[in-house]
Amino acid sequence: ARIAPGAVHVPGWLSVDEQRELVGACRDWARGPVPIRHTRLPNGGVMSVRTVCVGWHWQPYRYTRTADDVNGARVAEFPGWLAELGRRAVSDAYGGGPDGAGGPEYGEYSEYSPDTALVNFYDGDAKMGMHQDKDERSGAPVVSLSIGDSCVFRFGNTDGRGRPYTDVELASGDLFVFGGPSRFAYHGVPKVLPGTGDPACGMSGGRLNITLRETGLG
Ligand code: MD5
Ligand code: FE
Repeated sequence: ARIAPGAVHVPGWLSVDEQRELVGACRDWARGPVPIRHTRLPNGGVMSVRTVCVGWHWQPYRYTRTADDVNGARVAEFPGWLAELGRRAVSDAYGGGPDGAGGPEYGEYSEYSPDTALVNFYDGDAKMGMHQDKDERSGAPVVSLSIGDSCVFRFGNTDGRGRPYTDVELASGDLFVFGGPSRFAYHGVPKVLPGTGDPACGMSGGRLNITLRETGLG
């Protein structure tokens, strides 16, 4: 369903098998070369989600090749199959059906070439406050994949953290694509709904979110 121009939610997009494979890949990345960790913010705060990055390492508020804020290692290489999954996601969200945006209105999805993935793990208490994703030097869409427990996802506006916003429940297997005018909207995750995930998807608790992005960096 189209939540706003360029913001398309596709429930149940990933099969159970695809979800299990993605969880397996994320478990490998979580071990290293840069271990998953709670990101420290420059203001002294610590994020409640745990994050591991692929391709480029995000540290607030920039991308680097090496994780200078963790162990100095170079992050895992961004795999070709993940870029291919991203192209299929953008194509399915924007290309098809009465619920999609109805065409490549926000860039040719055949040219979508994400080069970084941020993998966020939410335990039962983790949240993400309202923010914009603006550290990328590209207006290409962000692809978001959710696995495990459902959450309340808050989709806001480009003017500020406050209302108006739309709350959407994201469940295991859901795809969300944010492009065009929605690319720089404020958004957050006010809560996870513990016990809602199906263990067959590979998560025994908590929520996993994988976002694919183009950094715009060479
Ligand atoms: C999550 N992650 O569920 C979300 C999914 C993050 C983050 O917010 O920064 O790691 S990505 C949601 C997103 C990305 C870009 C634009 C918009 C939403 N949006 O315009 O609403 O862990
Ligand atoms: Fe974000």
